[in-house]
Amino acid sequence: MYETVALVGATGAVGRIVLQQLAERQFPMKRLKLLASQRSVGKEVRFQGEMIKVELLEPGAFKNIDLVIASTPDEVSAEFASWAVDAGAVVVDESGYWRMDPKVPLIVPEVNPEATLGHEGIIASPNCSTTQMVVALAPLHKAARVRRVVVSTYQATSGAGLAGNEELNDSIRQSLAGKKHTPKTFQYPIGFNLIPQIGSEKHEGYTSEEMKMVYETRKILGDEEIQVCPTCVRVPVAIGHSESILVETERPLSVAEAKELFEAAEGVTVVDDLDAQKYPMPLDCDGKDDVFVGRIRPDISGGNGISFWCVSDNLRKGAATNAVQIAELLVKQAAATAS
Ligand code: 2RA
Repeated sequence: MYETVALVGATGAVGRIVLQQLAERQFPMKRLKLLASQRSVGKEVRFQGEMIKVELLEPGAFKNIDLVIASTPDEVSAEFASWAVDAGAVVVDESGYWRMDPKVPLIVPEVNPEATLGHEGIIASPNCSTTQMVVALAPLHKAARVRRVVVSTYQATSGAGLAGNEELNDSIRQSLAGKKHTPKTFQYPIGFNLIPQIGSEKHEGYTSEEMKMVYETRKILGDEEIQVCPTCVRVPVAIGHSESILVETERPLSVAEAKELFEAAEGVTVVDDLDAQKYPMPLDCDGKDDVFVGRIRPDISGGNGISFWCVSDNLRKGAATNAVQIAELLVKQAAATAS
């Protein structure tokens, strides 16, 4: 059992939800330690009716810690992970720093739980836009082998943390007041706007966020031949990433079969009745842990594909929930090994 758990980045947008998830899912542990940078040290955070003081993230902070769940920027993770592993802890890391390291499993528990076995102390959780897509693609891949994916994302401002949502509110307020909004977090005002850039230029005009969808999808689905063509867009929605996905499979899938596969898949909820105007939308998925799929239809452009719409709470399944599910998986695997 992981008796003592440390949460690194407890005061951030995702860290707050990890705390809620640990409580809601009654994660088995005896003690919780909260760690953060100097800026947050001394703040008190409520957990299960108790106030816990945030302590400094430093090399000595991981003594007697069994499990670490971390939601920090890449550069913080790059530094602290070895402190934790050297102290004997297992780290479930939500940053981008370790995801493509060949020694680090990149895990979505519904998709590739077996990849955690044999980890070397660090397990990575994918980027939010990838996570929801692979949960939806996995059953299709298993049944018919995914060959090509064309995806456009509509990503919520909370993907950029608490500052992203503050900026959305500010930008809308200023705009309604007829004032000029000067953005700090995003490249342009986000209120009443769409920004077709998330991250920086990475490969042939594709951004870092887009290339995460390419590389992480292949690693999680365990197939380097899957071709992914992504366009990532920031939209004025606070919570819930949406994705328009066209997937081509080796064996042709009918819409009925794809729907059956989605319906049977763990972690997927199908909301798909166009006549009744039922399809997933961010407002309905906010606060939920599943990946929602709808608008399932054939590729009428002549390809061998299925087109669908996919929405998920980016702070939950896209980040906090997936990390806590990985931690639960580790507890289960440790119990199975011990028995
Ligand atoms: C975003 N995917 O939405 C990022 C967060 N990891 O900005």
